[in-house]
Amino acid sequence: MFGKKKSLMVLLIAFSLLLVACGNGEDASGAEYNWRLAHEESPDGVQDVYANEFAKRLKEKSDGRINLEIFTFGQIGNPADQVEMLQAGEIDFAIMSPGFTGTIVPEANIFALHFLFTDDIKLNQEILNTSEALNGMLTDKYKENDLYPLSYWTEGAMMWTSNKPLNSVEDFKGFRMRTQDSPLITASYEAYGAAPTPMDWGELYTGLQQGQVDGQENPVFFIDDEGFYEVQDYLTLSKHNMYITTTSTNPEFFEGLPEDIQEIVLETIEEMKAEVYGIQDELNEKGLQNIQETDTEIVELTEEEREAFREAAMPVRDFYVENYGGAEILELLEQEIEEAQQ
Ligand code: 6CS
Repeated sequence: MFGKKKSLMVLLIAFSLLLVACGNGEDASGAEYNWRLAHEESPDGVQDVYANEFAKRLKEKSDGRINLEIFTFGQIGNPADQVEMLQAGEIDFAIMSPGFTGTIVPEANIFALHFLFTDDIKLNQEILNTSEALNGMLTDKYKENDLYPLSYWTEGAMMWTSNKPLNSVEDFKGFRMRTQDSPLITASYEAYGAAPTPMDWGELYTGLQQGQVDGQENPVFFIDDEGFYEVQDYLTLSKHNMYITTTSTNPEFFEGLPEDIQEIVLETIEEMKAEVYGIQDELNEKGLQNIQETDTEIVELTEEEREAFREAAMPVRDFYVENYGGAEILELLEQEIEEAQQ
């Protein structure tokens, strides 16, 4: 009789331990996770290298239980479609650039502001990694719209390509600058007197070739990868802004995952913050070397020339505050940038 009671007791203890484990949100089942990530670039671009490394690390850390299928640009839609798919939970992760969320999350237009960050890309990445204005306040705004940026990161400084020199604000008068379809990006070029023209980047090579647009902005690796320099005469090293993107998930999907699986994702996201500076640096450097070997003229702006653009861009900050409601976010981010420089 006593033996039976004892066995029952052992069973009960084992059962309650199992309940505690499940209650902790730990995944005791050894289940497999097959997730989908979409990004906005061609194979071997910065986003693709990032995505493959992210997938590799998730697989290793989970002993092969997490499989991330990667979709490159165009495989399941354009970047704007990918945002909608993430909101609807049709994909689980996306490398999603704020230029495609400008009409969904007004405050995220902050990344369109020219000359907001420093000229030091490594320092800027550190600011992106730790900023409370972004990782706290802005992320909350995204979450209200069914999007959850797990990290903000940069693909490097953006430069201009054109068929005429772009050394002064006056040079931009009437210039048809291709931009992503985002209201503050276009406002930023209107501040220079340009005629910004939103266009999907998949149509950009032909658009430049056929003269529908006069120029475009992008990091050098992308200008090289997509061959835009072939149909443009000048590459101006303007560094007027950084290309910023995010690794994002769907909040409902992510919060529904067992805690240990969430931990694996977050740990990998942290590791990738340290990796990404090197990825973009190498590819941008290689891109510049390639373009240097072509007959595209590479123009360095002087500090005075950049200063004139900076001045012309400043009123756009007030425009952002008045129209996109990000006053507190901008104030805190400016403070964080200031502190990081000291
Ligand atoms: O200009 C664009 O639209 C594209 N540029 C980069 C660097 N990545 C993806 C984005 O769609």
